[in-house]
Amino acid sequence: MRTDAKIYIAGHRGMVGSAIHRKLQQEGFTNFVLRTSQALDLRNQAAVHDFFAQEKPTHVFLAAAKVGGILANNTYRADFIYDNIMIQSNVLHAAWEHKVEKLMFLGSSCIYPKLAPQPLQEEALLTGTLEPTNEPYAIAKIAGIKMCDAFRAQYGCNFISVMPTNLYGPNDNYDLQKSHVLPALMRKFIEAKRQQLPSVTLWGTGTPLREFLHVDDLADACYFVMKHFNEAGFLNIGTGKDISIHELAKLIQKTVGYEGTIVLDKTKPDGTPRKLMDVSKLSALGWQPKYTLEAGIQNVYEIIKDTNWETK
Ligand code: GFB
Repeated sequence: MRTDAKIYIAGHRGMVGSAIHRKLQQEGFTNFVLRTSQALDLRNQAAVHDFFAQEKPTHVFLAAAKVGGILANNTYRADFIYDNIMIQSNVLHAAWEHKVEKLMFLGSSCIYPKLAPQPLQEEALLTGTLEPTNEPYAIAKIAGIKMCDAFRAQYGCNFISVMPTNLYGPNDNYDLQKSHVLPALMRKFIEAKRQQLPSVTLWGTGTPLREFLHVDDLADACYFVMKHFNEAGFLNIGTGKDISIHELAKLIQKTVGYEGTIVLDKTKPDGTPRKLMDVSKLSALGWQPKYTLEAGIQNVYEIIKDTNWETK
């Protein structure tokens, strides 16, 4: 990718797209073509084709998606499958038709079977049944990987895919009903400390294990992979380390300096018991994350500690 490449970042205002935008700017890229979702509804096929015909980007990062935590995935099941399949189908098809040189599709670790052997190797895709709470989202993301591969096989398109683990960082979603666990717990502990509440409630049993990657590390990995990977299939992106939800809560509690107790709401789902990425393929290419989980949580805490979510 030359620094004058015309780059379309789909989803540039989201947590992932904005991190990729920051990273590319740091690397000297200046020729971006960007559209908000208000300006361009990626579910609209004609609008997407008109956009590609007009702008003719040479490189695309497909980071636009309908995303959310376990409850949002489970509640808005139709939206998660429909929006994601429409967005990725339209963008991939238009990228082929308008001769994009290279495209990166971003998925998620939820593509793996619920009970796949851990750590999750890329080869485990489609070897078993999915976790029910996010099956619609996972099916959409699996379709995205397979579309990239099909366009590569039939038309020679250089479309690549990466599957990040659970992410967090600047521009995350703090809506308690829709967010992922890490931003939800950051907000819950910050507000509990501020309001001197006696306890903070975790959903589920606290025993599920999750891996967390700072989104600036993800963006660094995406840039690295865009330069070095040109194959079918996909690469996992993660840290290779996981932690229980209860231990995560204690880490956030310590960072925030909250002195109350932690209680469990076991009526809420746990989701998949463990989701640890095998990152040996990416490591072998020469990429490593920079943030420890402690440093990443501290970084986010500094950014959000004075936020008043009630007034947002
Ligand atoms: O991050 P999360 O919503 O999604 O939840 P998944 C992870 C774990 O944290 C679950 C627990 O066991 C939750 O029950 N948890 C505890 C909480 N307290 C909370 C809380 O206050 N809020 C939330 N959200 N969780 C998502 C998928 O799965 O991961 C998506 O649904 C996607 O499709 C994403 O793959 C990365 O890790 O379970």
